[in-house]
Amino acid sequence: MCLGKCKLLIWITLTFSGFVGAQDGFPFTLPKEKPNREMSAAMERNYDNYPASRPEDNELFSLFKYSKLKGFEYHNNDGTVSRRDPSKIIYVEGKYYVWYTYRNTVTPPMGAEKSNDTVPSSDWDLAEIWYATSKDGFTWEEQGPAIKRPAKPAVGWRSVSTPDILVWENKYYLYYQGFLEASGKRGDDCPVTVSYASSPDGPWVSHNKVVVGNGAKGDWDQFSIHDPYPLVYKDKVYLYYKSDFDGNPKLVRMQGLAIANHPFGPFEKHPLNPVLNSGHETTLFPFKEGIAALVIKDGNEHFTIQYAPDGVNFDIASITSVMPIAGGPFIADAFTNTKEGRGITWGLCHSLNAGSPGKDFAQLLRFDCDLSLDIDDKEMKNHSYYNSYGPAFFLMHPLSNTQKKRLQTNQN
Ligand code: AAL
Repeated sequence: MCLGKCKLLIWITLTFSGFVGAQDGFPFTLPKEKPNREMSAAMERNYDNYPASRPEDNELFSLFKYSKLKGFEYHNNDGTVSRRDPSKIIYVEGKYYVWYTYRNTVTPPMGAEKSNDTVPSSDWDLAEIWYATSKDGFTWEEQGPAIKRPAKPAVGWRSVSTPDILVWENKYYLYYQGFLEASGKRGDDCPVTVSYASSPDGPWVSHNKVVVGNGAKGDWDQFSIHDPYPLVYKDKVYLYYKSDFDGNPKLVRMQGLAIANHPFGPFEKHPLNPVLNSGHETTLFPFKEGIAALVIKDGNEHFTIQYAPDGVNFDIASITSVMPIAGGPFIADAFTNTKEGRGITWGLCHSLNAGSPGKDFAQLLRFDCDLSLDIDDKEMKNHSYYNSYGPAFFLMHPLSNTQKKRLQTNQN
């Protein structure tokens, strides 16, 4: 009798003291589904937080591959011409269309102090919005300006940049940043405006109003509304955007959402903004019943691909690397108000530091990936590029002199 009670007492103590009852070792073949066993927090997370137990089976995990584009020249890389921040890509009557920030200035960017009416402060100062078409997404034919800078004091008189496209009831809408002073005077400050056309080839008519305005004084988005990125979702225009804020010790970059019933607005900013706590330029796409996001280079959750089943509350779906900067994907269902988003496989992005120091400019590249329910490209599901990095890659990131001094002090 006592032995039975003793065993029960020991079992109760061990079980409720956190000690795991005896169980077989975790299985050699990784279970696809969550196994019915006591697991560590990491293993619970591996099954609860991600769409699949391993990257190879995760529809929202992908590596990214890059290709040079034909059809764009850059003044022998002297920094006076730059192309960057490409829009989403649309396909109209057998051609792909893309819009982007085009800068063609007498000098490379010289900073706010040295800037003037012809000398740009930044890579996107004194810019226009140009566009190009393509049959295959690799060779492009530059068509020229879509949106030029309007006369002062209209919104965008200093620079128009970072466009994105919306197709709504057979009309085309280009949203873009409209600078009212050189970027960098106070900060990278601007609101967002829009122009519209009946054809992707224009002519574009300016709405000549701010449609997504800066936030209230003291709000996170009081100074900058960047990277306007419209999708059609739940019968409305869901316009995602980025803002730069704080600034101590570095700018914080997060992303917000503004929603409207019509392309001209009024846009209501979501009360839960910011809706993404990391990232930089906005790149999102309809996926299943929700919205997925490429969350790149800034913040706690940088280099992740995230998913919001409601388009608002995002969670990490995968962690990846070498993500496209300012990705503008081709999204077949960007404007179809779909509830079954199929995902993306390619788009354009930009690469910074394309010129030598002091001759800085950005150039457009193509990226390919497998974030699509319609393909299964196993090469895109390798875990990372690390095996391809030789010593030269790692040695591109040396200790600074300050760090060397700290090490010498500590070691003496
Ligand atoms: C880009 C975008 C916005 C910023 C600048 C040009 O990467 O975030 O467009 O204003 O940098």
